[in-house]
Amino acid sequence: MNKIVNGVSLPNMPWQDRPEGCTDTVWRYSQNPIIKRDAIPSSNSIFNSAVVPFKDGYAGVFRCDDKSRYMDIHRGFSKDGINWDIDDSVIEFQCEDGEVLVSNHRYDPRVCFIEDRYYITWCNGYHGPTIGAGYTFDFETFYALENAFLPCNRNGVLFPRKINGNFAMLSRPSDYGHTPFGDIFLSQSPDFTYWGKHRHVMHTVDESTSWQATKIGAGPIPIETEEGWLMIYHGVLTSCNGFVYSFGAAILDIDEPWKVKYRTRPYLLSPQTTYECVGDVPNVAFPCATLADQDTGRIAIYYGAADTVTALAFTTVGELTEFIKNNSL
Ligand code: BMA
Repeated sequence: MNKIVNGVSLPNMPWQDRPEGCTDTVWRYSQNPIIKRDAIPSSNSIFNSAVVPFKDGYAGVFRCDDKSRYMDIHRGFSKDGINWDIDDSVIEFQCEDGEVLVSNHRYDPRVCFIEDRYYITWCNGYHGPTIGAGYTFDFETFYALENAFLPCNRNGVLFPRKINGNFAMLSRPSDYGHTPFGDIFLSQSPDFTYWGKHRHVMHTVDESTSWQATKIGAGPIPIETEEGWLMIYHGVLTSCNGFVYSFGAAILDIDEPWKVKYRTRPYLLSPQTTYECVGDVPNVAFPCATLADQDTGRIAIYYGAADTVTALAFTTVGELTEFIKNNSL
C-alpha cells in the first residue's frame, strides 16, 4: 500500500468511515455542506477554499463572494476542521510596492506550508486573471509577493517543498472569460519572483463526453507519497447545459513532476447531490485543499460545491493510489 512521506500526524483531522454499502473510492461527509453560503454576514457564497493544519487546530483562506458579488479571500480558524470561524472582513496584504497590491478580485485560494511559512496563491485580477501570491507566518500579518505569471492564468498550486532546488507551481493558462480550454503546466522559481523552466504536465482528454474533455486544473496542494506526487485535479465537461466540474487524481513523478505516471480515466467525484447541482453555478465540485494524516493515510478533501458552499469528502492514500493505478488513462 502506498504511503505519505514528509507528511504530518493529524490524529484529530476530520474523518468519517466509508458509509455501509458504498463502493466509491471517495465518499462525501454526511453533514455536507460544512460551510453554508451565509456563514458570515457579508457573504453571498463561501466555496473553493483552502485549509491547513495550524497550531492545535486549523487555519484557512476562504473564497467569499459578497452580496455585491465581489470575489475576495477571508481568513478563518477551526479547532476541528469542520466548524469554522471566518472573518467578515477580507485579508489585507502588506507590500512596499503598491503595484504588487493592485487587484480587482481575488478568488480560489490555495495555502501551502513550505519550510517556515504559509504561502497563499489565488487567482488575482491584474488586467486579467493571473496567479497572485503572498505569505504569512501566523495568519495575522500577510505579506504580498509579485504575481507569479502574466495574465491569463488560473489555478496556481504550489508543491509543498522545493524540487531540485526550486519552488514549483502548477497552473493553467487561460483566457479573460470562462475559458473553454486548458491544460496543466508546471513552472519553477529559485526565488518566488522569477518563474521559468515551464513544462507541460497534462492535457485534456480527447473524448468529447469525458469529464475532463474541456479543461483541467490542479486542485489541492499535491501530497508526497512513496509512489510520487498525488495530485487531485478538477476536470470540466461541456454539456448541452454548460460546464460540469468533477474531480479525479494523478500520480506525478517525484523528481520530475511534469511526468505523469498514472491518471484516472473515471472521475472520483462528480456533482450529484443537491448542494453540488443547485446553487449559483450548478454542477460544480471544485477541490482546493486536503488534510492528510501520515500515520493512517487518511485524506479529507475540501471542495466548493455549485460555487455556493464548501463540502468535505474522504479517502485514503492507499485506496486512492490503487484506484488511480487500476483505472489509469
Ligand atoms: C472557474 C472558476 C471557479 C469556479 C468555476 C465554475 O472558472 O471561476 O472559481 O468554481 O469556474 O464556475
